[in-house]
Amino acid sequence: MPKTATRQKTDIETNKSSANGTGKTASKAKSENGVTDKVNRREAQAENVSRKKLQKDLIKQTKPELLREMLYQMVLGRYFEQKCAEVYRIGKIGGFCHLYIGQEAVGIGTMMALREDDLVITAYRDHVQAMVKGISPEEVMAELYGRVGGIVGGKGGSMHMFDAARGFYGGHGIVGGQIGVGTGIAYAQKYKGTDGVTLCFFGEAAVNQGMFHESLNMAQLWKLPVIYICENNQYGMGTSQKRAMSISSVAKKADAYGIANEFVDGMDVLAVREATQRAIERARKESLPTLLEIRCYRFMGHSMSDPGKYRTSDEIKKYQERDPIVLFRSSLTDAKIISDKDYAEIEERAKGAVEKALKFADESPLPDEKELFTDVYA
Ligand SMILES: Cc1ncc(C[n+]2csc(CCOP(=O)(O)OP(=O)(O)O)c2C)c(N)n1
Ligand SMILES: [Mg+2]
Repeated sequence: MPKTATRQKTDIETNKSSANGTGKTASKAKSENGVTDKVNRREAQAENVSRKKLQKDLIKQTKPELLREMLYQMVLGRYFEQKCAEVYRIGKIGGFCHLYIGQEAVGIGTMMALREDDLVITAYRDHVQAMVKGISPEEVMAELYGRVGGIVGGKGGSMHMFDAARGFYGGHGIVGGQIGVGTGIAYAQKYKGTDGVTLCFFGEAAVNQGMFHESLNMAQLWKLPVIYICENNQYGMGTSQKRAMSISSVAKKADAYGIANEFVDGMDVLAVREATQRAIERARKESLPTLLEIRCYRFMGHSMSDPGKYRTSDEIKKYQERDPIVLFRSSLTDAKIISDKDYAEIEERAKGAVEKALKFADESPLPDEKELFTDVYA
């Protein structure tokens, strides 16, 4: 794999990105459920304002401590990933590394609606989900560094965070593979008579795989407590969804299997949490599956080796106008849930946690050579 790091950068404070792509304006597309694909910064800002109005009501219904914790988790995820990009570029992290910057509202909004004993499975863009499920930033960073202190002893790396004890079933590199495993986990929850639910994350490109369709069919046939979360960031590597999918609505595909579904704005952490709560209720009380299509956008390249030539800087800027962290912070400030000083403290806490993780990873030893022959099953 080429070692050239992605040229796209984003900054949480300045909300700016470096240009990638041709500089041409992307073609205009129809709006769907209030989320437009038009490259128009003014419209994007207007969408932000309307989102804030919606967030206002949800803020009133949510405990302030939870709201602050959600913001902290988003900021932690952002700083953690920014630091990953930095240390990747100096060779501290090797191999594949897919960052979550821009998509934080999806992982945090969905997972912060879960109970501790609920289970989670995802694809390779897994660092933030792993941390929200309780794996420490130290264990995630040391795993990225390939050190013994990593959550799987340094043997998995970026794509294979895993901790069954905390209900985190990976970290999977085969596109769509985890959808079948997630369906099986939900089957086991039901078989054992628990009222736990499974959150199964995947990207929109995985929807074109047979595994998605076979799993949805079984989940509805067997009435499984699984919540399929399609993180629709609109690209599968360098291929836009528009070039790869015959019917662009992922949510509607669930209709073919009789599964409840919703389209959600993935820049709005509270809308994400609310939709997930409905799905959790359905799974826990009625043992029924749901598909949530959560529309989001990754601000960085597909992975650290992506030169990002397939999208325009205009398109990236449009989504950065709707940065989920900036939006949520601003809503919480308006609602007087946080002050500027509180936000500064949240940032300091997050930066401190990331620094601690880096130090831990740096000091953790490399695995012993003998480890090459342990955990080998075939
Ligand atoms: C079965 C399989 N085919 C192809 C690949 C190569 N591949 C890695 S990531 C990726 C794109 C997946 O995009 P998406 O599911 O939308 O997730 P995102 O990266 O956008 O989060 C592809 C094709 C793979 N890992 N597995
Ligand atoms: Mg995608």
